[in-house]
Amino acid sequence: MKNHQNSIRIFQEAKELMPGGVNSPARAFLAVGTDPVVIDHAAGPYLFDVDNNQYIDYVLSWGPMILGHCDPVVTRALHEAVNRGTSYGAPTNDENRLAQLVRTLVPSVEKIRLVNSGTEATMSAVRLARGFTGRDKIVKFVGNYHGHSDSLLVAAGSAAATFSVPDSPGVTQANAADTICAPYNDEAFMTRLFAQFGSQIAGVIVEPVAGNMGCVPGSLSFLTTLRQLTAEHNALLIFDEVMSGFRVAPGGAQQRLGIQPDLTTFGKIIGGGLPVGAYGGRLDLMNAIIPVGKVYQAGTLSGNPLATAAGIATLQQLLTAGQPFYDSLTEKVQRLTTGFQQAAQAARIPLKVQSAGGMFTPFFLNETDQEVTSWDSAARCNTQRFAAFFRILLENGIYPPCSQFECWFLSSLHSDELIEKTIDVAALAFKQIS
Ligand code: KE4
Repeated sequence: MKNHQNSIRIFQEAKELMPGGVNSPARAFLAVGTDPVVIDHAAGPYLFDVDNNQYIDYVLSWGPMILGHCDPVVTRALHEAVNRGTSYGAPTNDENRLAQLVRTLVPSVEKIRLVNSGTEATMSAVRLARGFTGRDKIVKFVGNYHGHSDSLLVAAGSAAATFSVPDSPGVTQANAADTICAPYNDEAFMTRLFAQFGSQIAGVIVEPVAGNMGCVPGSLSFLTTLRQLTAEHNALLIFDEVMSGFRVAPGGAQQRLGIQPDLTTFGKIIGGGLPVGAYGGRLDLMNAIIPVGKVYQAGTLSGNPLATAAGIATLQQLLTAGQPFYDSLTEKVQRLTTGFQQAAQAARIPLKVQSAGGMFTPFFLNETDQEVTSWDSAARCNTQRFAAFFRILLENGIYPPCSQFECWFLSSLHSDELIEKTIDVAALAFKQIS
């Protein structure tokens, strides 16, 4: 057993200071039956906790660290930036450079606004859709997560479209009523929905590769149908690529799919580990944003010099490395997938690993499902078995996401040797939980 005495002490103190001892519930380890380890530092593909235990990191700050921790180019850019000041609240050339990098990588983005988180990005995109169209209704999908703004923090009462009930105290019934929740990957449903409500729908926001119920790629027919229906009914299609952006391809999921949304939201990788979100898209839409247009949105630290420096240093390397970088990540994910599937089969454990580029999820299926295509099938997974698997991996130096309904992420620094070690530990865990 690993020594966790400092983690235990520090986390106990954290629970006196912050709700649940965390600044985001996703890292509270609530679903895995053990307390979080407290991290002291990171390097490359590794995390080190305060008891100096080393872990191969498959969370990577929930996606941003695609180049690994302490990338030398990013670190150098930050050191240089911090010596010029940390924030001015005024235009800088680096904001232009980051915006130009996004436009180069994601051609559907003709103009962009930088913000400080994915939540701000999606919240602003939804306000823009409503402000531009003059309509109130927004469609989201059960199992998709777009951050914690009121309009998007709602859950369907069932898999049928519903004028949702709030998913959190504090979200008003009135607010939730303008959000329609629909089943993911169900194009027939969307056709019926638009036939009934099309003239009221301002926009549809979707994770083109869902990552917040575990990795569930949107089917081409589903996403193509969304594009057709929104165009036909003058509603906006918003691709939430906070997670998939710069993760599944240089140009994100929209590049792999060949589908052009009206707006795209970004986060995570665009900031290289610092707080950056962004929303962007069609020129006529973005020119509706204040001070050109009337849709209000603002932010003290938006585009700040440190965050833009880290974002530029990250995106520039991804642009230079191009598609071969993502092919390499994909090849490593495929090796992990094959290794996990073979080891689970040997232990007679129903498992399906689903992936897109450098993100993936091993789903602990129930006895009847063959794959996970929507929240309904994700929710049937054996979360207790996942929790037992998680605890064994953590004790053996692997740091997975602490929920069945999250994605694992790879960096370019996850070597073949680390992939093999991860497969070996997973095989041990499958045997122990079978
Ligand atoms: P942030 O506000 O956490 O930067 O982004 C919200 C968000 C928006 N859209 C998508 C597709 C997202 O995945 C996220 C945030 N992802 C979670 C992980 N599943 C962040 C982890 C956390 O909340 O601590």
